[in-house]
Amino acid sequence: MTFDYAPAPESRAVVDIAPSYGLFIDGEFAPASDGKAFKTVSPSSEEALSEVAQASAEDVDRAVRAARKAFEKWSALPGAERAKYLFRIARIIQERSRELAVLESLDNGKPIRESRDADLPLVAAHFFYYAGWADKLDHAGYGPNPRPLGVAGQVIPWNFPLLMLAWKIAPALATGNTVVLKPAETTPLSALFFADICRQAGLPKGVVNILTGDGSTGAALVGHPDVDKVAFTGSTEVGKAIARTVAGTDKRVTLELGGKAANIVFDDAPIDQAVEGIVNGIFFNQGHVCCAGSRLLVQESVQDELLEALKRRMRTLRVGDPLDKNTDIGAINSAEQLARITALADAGEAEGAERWAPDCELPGSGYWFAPTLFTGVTQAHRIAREEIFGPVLSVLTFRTPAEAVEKANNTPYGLSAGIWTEKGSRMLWMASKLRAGVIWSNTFNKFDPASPFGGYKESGFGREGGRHGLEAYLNV
Ligand code: TXE
Repeated sequence: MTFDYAPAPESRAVVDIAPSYGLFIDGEFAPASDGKAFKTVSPSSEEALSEVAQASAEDVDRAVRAARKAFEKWSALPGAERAKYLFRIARIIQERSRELAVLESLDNGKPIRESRDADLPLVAAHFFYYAGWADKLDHAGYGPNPRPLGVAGQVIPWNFPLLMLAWKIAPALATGNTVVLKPAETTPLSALFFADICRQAGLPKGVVNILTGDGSTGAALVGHPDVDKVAFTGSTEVGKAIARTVAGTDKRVTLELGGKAANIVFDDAPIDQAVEGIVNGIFFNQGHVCCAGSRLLVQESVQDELLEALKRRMRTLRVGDPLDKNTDIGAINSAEQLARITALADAGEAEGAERWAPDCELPGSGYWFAPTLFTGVTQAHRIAREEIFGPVLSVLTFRTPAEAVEKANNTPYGLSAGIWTEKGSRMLWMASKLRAGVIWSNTFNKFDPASPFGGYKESGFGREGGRHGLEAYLNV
């Protein structure tokens, strides 16, 4: 289907991307020690946006030493002083939010409407929220004088580059730790712009260090003997490797890994509202969301009505240019991720599930995947068990609440779930039975810096956000 609408492109000119970037160590940008660099590509056009340094083990060591040196003074500052820097960073993020939103959409592929209206406001909100805690740590419920851990080594993924950075850096700095952060190799630019914001805010040198690089840089960082705390968001596979690395050391660790969330719709749910929640749950950010509602569990009696309404809604979704303000689904972040999604969707078909996608025209260059629905899915299918991390929804059915709980929990993951019902007692009963760190009721993908977020089972451990997020960075 082609749409008859006028594109409303956001101006690319609001962001000035340099042809190359160095590593941000001790307040200065510098090339990698061995001169290595790699290109970051826009997934919607396959155009190279810039060249960034590939940090070596020697660079990791230099950054950790800078963070260690900065820790002495930073941790000794009164909380109210640290708060001033965090408030300043939050305000600069707000002032530069248009530029950062365009940058994020270019480097990641997400629609500008999402980077502008979801990512950036939440990024600023996290800095404001944790700035507010910096001078109140004695009142956080940990007893008097909780102490920071030291140097935090933080490794983040590509799905919410700046938001994951905020989740990691804001609580670390508020509690008096210093940071070495490695962004994902496909989305390094917003972290480098954040480095510039740290300079603009006058943050003391070495408090935040940004190392671009691939998994080898991440491995060197989490394995560095002078890193006190490791915080990781990414794949379960790498999370397990990191857990093995830190086992037997005195490092503290939090892991936020994959998910296979169930969005559970009962026959009394308001159907239109549920459809919006399902669409938001799986197609927001191209489904590159650890808590995506990638399994729809629908009560058998409303299956036909719900699926018809869902298909009608899916036909209206616009896939295309991330900088177009009308776009609902942007580009898949990388050729590798597109290949993973394609392989799992093909497996769904090969294993006998029924595949449906609206008739939509995908752009010629770049990485794209149409919003896709699988019906007739059973627990045995790979698409019911494995994280697809793309715009692909697997539909299963149930008859009773007990069956819904059994199916929802039948996964190695346990990050989130959604319950759609008008019955409060049923909602509370379901919430008490579901093994998931976050449960939404009659909504999905709602985030707030004051809410703790994190998983059960193979979705990881530790909590980020809220008062609980402070604990990961404190000795109490
Ligand atoms: O993740 P990786 P990938 C899931 C999702 C996706 C799959 C693979 O299912 O399809 O993982 O994605 C760094 N030591 N999630 O390959 O490799 C890496 O450089 C230390 C869910 O991109 O885990 C990047 O910065 N660090 C997830 C970060 O880890 C290492 C978000 C994540 O990359 C490393 C992303 C190592 N040995 C993917 N190897 C979520 N929970 O939201 C790689 N890295």
